[in-house]
Amino acid sequence: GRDGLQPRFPRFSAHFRWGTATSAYQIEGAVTEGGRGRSVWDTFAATPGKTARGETGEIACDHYRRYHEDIALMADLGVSDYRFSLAWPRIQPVGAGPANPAGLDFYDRLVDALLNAGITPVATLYHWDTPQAVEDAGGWMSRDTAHRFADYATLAAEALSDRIRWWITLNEPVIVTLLGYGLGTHAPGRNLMLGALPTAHHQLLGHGLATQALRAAGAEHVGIANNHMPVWADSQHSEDVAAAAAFADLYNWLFADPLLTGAYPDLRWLDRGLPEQAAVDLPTIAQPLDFYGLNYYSPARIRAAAPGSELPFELVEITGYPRTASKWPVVPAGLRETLVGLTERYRDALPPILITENGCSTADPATAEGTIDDQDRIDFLHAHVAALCGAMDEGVDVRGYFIWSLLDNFEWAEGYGQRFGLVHVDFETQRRTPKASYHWLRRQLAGTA
Ligand code: PNW
Repeated sequence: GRDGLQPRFPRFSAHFRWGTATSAYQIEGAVTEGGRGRSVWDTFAATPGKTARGETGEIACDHYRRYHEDIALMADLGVSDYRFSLAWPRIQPVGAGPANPAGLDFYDRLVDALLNAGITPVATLYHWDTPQAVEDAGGWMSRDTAHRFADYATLAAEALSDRIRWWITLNEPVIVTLLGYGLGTHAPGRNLMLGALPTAHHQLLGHGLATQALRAAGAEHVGIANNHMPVWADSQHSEDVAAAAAFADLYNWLFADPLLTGAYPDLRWLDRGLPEQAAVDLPTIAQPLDFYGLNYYSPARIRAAAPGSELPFELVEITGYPRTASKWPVVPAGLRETLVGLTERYRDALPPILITENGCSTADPATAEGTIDDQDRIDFLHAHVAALCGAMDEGVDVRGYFIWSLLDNFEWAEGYGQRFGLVHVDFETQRRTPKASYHWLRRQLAGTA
């Protein structure tokens, strides 16, 4: 085969953390088991026209029942860590009150099985599955949700921090604000446009309060997972450069500056902005973090919008790069640019970085031998690991790399149409088949490539 020609990883410290990443709604299924409450994603996916082919996470990868098999796959792969999320509506079915013992029990068993397999659990508290009852009370548009979230963090950490040492508060608050509340293409499907900005502040406040709650309940390493895009101006004309800066303020710095500098970027172009009392919350938001989680997929190219548009910028298609199955351009240099950019922007205020997500979707052709040839994923992962090495050579402090995702899973509005897994899932039979990338990664991690 092509094995002799496959790309190889450079050498890494033995302490570097290698992991795979997933999230609860995307893999667990079993949405009514163990007293789980409804989440905004149950509601959104059940609404006609919101997800491709009307697909939902009702069954997903049935990980709730098959977690032993999935942990065995990770143990065999040789990763040191596993990033997963806790479903808030399993632990607090209506987002308030005491913990639901049956919900906690699932994560108890999952964590024990991970530790038995020698895999370090890295738990995300919130990967977008807000309890529907919390949404009905205003969701992230309401300041009270930040306090609800911190109460949930306390319950989760009191039950699990004896075995979970690594905690992530929020996954990609930017996507919740922009797609969930701004454009409505994700749950809860609201179309508030720039009126969604309070959800940025309330999530960040929730992050700060949850960080305090986690530490009080014994959590050892606390961080957040932010999505970042390097932003490229479409030309050097001052209007395009200014538009790119405005987009970067909204997409990147709105969600990172308050955490790392204790101040919001100056969003002068916004007419409807953050809540009045935002400034008083900044010290809470700027809790020291033990690590900064970076989710990286691709850059954005930006030009000035036509006069009179609501937003000062427009996205321009990036050409001249290969594309993933989901049409995202493959730009490994963008990972290095992001890592170096964060390090230069925040300097001593930036804690060590964990790359908490990176990966791609592929078309996964099955070969005649019955193997799944995802050469594009091998090339993608190799190039991004090389880019992260380049950033480390420039002095960026990266401590780990988590691949999105272990399994093909429910890719939100795309349903099951986009496959991000190292392991193929047949959603009719729930059969797991490691792809070529899995076998390749296993050899890299074993150092026997
Ligand atoms: C991330 N965008 O989501 C999430 O953290 C994962 O749950 C998801 O499966 C993965 O990336 C792959 O998409 C994103 O439209 C969803 O820019 C959408 C966007 C970015 C990230």
